[in-house]
Amino acid sequence: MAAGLGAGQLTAGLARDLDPPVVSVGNRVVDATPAWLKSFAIDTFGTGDKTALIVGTVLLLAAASVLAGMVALRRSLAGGLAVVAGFGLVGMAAAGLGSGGWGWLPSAVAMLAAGASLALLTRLTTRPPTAAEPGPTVDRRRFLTGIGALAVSTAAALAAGRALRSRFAAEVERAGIRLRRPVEPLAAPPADPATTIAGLSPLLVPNADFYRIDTSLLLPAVTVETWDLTIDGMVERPLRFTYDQLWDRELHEYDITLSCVSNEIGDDLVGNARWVGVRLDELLAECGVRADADQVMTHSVDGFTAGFPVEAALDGRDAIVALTMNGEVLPAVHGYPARLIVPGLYGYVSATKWLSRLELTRFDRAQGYWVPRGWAVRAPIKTQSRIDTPRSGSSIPAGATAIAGVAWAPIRGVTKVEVQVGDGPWQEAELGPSLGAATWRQWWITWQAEPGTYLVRCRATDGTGTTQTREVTPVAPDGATGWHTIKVKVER
Ligand SMILES: Nc1nc2c(c(=O)[nH]1)N[C@H]1C(S)=C(S)[C@@H](COP(=O)(O)O)O[C@H]1N2
Ligand SMILES: [Mo]
Repeated sequence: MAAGLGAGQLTAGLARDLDPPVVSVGNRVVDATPAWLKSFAIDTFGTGDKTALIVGTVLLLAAASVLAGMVALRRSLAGGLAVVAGFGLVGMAAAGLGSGGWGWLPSAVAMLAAGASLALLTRLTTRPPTAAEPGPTVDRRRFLTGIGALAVSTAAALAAGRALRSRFAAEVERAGIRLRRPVEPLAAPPADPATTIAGLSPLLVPNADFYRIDTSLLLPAVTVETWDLTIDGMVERPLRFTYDQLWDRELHEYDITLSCVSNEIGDDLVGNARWVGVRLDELLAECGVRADADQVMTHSVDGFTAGFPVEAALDGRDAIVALTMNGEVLPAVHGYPARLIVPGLYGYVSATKWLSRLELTRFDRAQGYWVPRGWAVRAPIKTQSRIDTPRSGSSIPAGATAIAGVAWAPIRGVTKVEVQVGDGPWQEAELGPSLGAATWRQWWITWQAEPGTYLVRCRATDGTGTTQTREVTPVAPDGATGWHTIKVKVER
């Protein structure tokens, strides 16, 4: 029965509107309890009345387990399974079997797991009767091993189910958070050229399409009741901020392009978003950074860490502890309740999600998660440009066609993008609207395509006047270089 409860709890972790079997039954019992009995329960157990109900249900199941086991051993396995099935059906009925929906699923899975466990234990552990020992006898050693294995898997299933369900609590809480206005809200974004050039990346990437990089397998489900942000280490005054305290501070809104160091030339581990948050330099000023600190080590609740130079926090760029993304409370997958965004630095050294602590330290004392794994200590984002359309390897009809894409060089800004078709001259592309030096810029040219097969490449020049190098280097240890080159076939 315990194995069944574990399997049921795990199943209930699949979706928000599924309840673990005991909860389904408990809810029904509460609904059906006459008022006098309810007040008796509340008088007797106080606020522990729910716990009492659950404990009662579990005790009842334990007794049923003993019954099912005895029937299976003394009479027949089928009899024992019938007891299990009876309880399973009660659970399924309590969860609204027949009323549409999937509520009955956890109880059904629980019933199957409990039945299978009973069958397994009886088969594994009973010895056929002998002359010396008439009647079935139990092999205690195998029985205990079997029970032990089941107990371990049950505990694992319960823990995993609970972890899965805790994310629903975070979702519910996140949905109830009220946004507050930044001190100087940005103007609405300009008309997006991507609406007229098919295949071009949007100026701001919607949250649902934004790339994701996580080291943890299970999404950290943080609820703000238990969350806070600590700033400590080499500071005069260590401070702690609750989620509400961050919201109550001056909020700033910035457009910032985030990129992964693992972005191969032409790849899409990069995106631009509008963020609202608290300026990192203001938080650090309050704590008083000691002169000998040279690294901000950021810690996540999931154990991830990322470190970057103190200068990057204090040199005037718009580094923030972000609370929103594109006008929405930070999505769980992008770091709810808070993450760091430092313009111009790759994500792995700066963009810590589910942020819990900023530790002022030194580069000779601490290393972020990826550094001992072969990635560079300091990692400013390299200038890259990408052709979005046409797609490499595609065939297009002859005639006027757009070659278009995006280029980024945070925080130097993109000043020029050039395109070369075949061995032709480099042509300067038209640039889309600028949201500032920290963001990507769209670009395009119109190409009068004649039949044939072509290599098309692009290169960007940043605000310092430096043009992307043609030299191809891999993403490790500090970001790829080279010109994005695609092959297109123009049909007759
Ligand atoms: N806690 C945590 N934060 C993290 C990571 C991570 O694995 N765990 N990945 C980093 C990396 S490598 C990148 S590129 C960015 C990606 O942010 P996104 O998933 O919101 O796009 O987050 C950074 N922050
Ligand atoms: Mo990354």
